[in-house]
Amino acid sequence: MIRLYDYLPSGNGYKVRLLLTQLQIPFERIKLDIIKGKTRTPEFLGKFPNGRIPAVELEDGRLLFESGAITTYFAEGTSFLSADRYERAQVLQWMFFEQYSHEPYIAVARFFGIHPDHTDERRAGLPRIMKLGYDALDVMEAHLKRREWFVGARYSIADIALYAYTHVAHEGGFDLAKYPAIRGWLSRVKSQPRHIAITERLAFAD
Ligand SMILES: N[C@@H](CCC(=O)N[C@@H](CS)C(=O)NCC(=O)O)C(=O)O
Repeated sequence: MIRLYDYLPSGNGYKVRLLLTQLQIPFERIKLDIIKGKTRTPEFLGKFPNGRIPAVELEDGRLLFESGAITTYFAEGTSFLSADRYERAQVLQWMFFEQYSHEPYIAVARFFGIHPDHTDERRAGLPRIMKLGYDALDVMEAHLKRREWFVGARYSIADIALYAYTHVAHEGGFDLAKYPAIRGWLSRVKSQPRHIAITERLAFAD
């Protein structure tokens, strides 16, 4: 069976467990407490040199890390990733946007919110992080004003990538009140078949 190395509060891990659940692909979930450094053991680093979850071990033993690479792998040939060349590039465009312009701010602010014991030095960077997080939300709002999904006419791994941390952005102190298009899209994502919550226990694992 596919093994997913994961940590329940992680939005990056959630992207993979949400997609696998919606695709009805069974998997074993191996929970690693990142706060206790469980992704930095010699054993884990020997397999995944980046020392981060999510990471997967396929049934034949091949390994993959980075949420975007993993979701692209499993989405191939399904409705979650278009076969059209331009639409595929657009899906990647939004996934790269999420990794460079969204996750480093919205997920990091949430991490500080969940773990308030962070250092003063890190806290000092928070105003900049909040500003850049709101910039990312502005980009999303402008895009979603005119469409239901990030790419084309259907729910894809671009939506999963951006949903993961946007739907919990309030845990980092972001206020979505002035983002009606984002809020409408969040509820469309949530109502997709076989949707699971970020903290939900999984049928296939646990
Ligand atoms: N770009 C990576 C980010 C992965 C990442 O930052 N993982 C965090 C949890 S969200 C982690 O495992 N941190 C543990 C550590 O750095 O030791 C992805 O999208 O998968």
